[in-house]
Amino acid sequence: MASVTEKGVNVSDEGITVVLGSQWGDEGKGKLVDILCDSVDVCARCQGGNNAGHTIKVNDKTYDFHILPSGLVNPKCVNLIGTGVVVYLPAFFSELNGLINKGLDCTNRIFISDRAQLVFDFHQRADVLNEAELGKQSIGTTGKGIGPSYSTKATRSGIRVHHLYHWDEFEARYRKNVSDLQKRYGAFEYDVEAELARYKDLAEKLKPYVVDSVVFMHNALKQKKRILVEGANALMLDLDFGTYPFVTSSNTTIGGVCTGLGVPPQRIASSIGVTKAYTTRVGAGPFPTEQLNKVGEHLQTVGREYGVTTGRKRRCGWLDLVVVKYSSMINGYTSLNLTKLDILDALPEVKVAVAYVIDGKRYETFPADLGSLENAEIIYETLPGWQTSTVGITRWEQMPENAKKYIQFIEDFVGVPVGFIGVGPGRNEMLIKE
Ligand code: 2SA
Ligand code: GDP
Ligand code: MG
Repeated sequence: MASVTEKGVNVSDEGITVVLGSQWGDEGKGKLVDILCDSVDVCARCQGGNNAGHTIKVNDKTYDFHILPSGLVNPKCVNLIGTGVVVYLPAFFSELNGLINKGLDCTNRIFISDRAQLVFDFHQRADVLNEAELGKQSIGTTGKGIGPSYSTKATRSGIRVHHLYHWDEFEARYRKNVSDLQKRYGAFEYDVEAELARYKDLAEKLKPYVVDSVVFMHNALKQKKRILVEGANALMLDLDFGTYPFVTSSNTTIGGVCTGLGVPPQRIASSIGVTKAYTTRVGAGPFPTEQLNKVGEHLQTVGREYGVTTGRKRRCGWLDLVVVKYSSMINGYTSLNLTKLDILDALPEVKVAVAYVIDGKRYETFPADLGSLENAEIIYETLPGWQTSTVGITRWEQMPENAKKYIQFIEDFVGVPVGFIGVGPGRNEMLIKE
């Protein structure tokens, strides 16, 4: 379990600490991961791909992570891209070079599972063509080929990292994938020979980073290394428990940690749910507390809510505690990190959704059938705002009384303590509550 020391936060060596998004993503997971990585030996990604966008602000430098784990910012932390991740190799190298150019020494600090699936340009092509085909029903994907890549994994025609080192099999699988997709989407232009030549080079370049991640994680656990898992995307985008079909294609929930890294569940010691003090969503799909009004505009502008990967404007609304409670039922949070509290500072009142009424029945948990949400009445609790700045507050006693009440309301409703409170984007702008 992560505990607070005089120096900051201490991550336990008694098991794995997991950081997960509890809403629709972009809660500020990267920032918490960065803070915790100060006392972590290994930071691992278990799912998703370069659809993720985690921003970390350290003094005057900003780092945007997509495929690489955010633990790379901390020079002592070794990083792993696990088996459950889908990896677009050109992005892996360009992101790594970007970090090195910003002055980070990444030597011997980033490894990739030999069982991880690869994302290719043909997956990205299929992603875009599929979205176009869906028209008004499109998901609003990032276009990074995530869905098509997890699809080929599930149909057993995917290509994994180890295939790069058995060229005949790699080539046969590659050609078959392209021809299958061209049958499905029409004969789109694709230079297979040039791509194969490109991957021959990439395979050589990748060699020093490839590991058997099962052995890697097992040894790290045996040696009592402090291990942090950085979740990407978030619970409501989970393939099984999210707002299906408006979801991503991986398990973004706690189960994805075990399947994506090959670690036993009893080795997970704590699960921290990162929860934005309001709600945002990027892409299509239901969003019960969305505010298509001045409040939504305020949150979007003050919160600078733009996608880190695509630059899209994020949709904004009030905090939905039905979502956070549902998410806690699945992920078993041991604590919450409430983020971006400072974005609510100017508001005279703040609202939180506490139930939905559907066909006259009150629900405190999220329904499976999205159609049932269309006529749902959203029940809000209105709390007084604090209308004073919380930016940079580091002690609970300094927190405005109404902000304290807001936080306590969340703790009581979800039944999980708030351990960390984000009051600004910077590394130091985090109140650690004991
Ligand atoms: P995909 O590309 O197949 O995973 O898209 C499926 C849905 O998942 C959503 N999704 C995300 N939602 C929030 N943040 C994400 N990362 C970026 C960020 C997003 C961006 O940090 O800002 O830059 O637009 C992310 N990645 C996927 C996506 O919007 C679809 O609803
Ligand atoms: P992630 O995908 O969950 O890692 O979140 P993103 O990085 O996509 O989006 C969160 C954004 O909010 C980033 O720009 C962060 O720098 C910023 N941020 C994180 N925590 C806070 C906070 O407490 N206050 C403010 N103002 N910004 C924050
Ligand atoms: Mg993000």
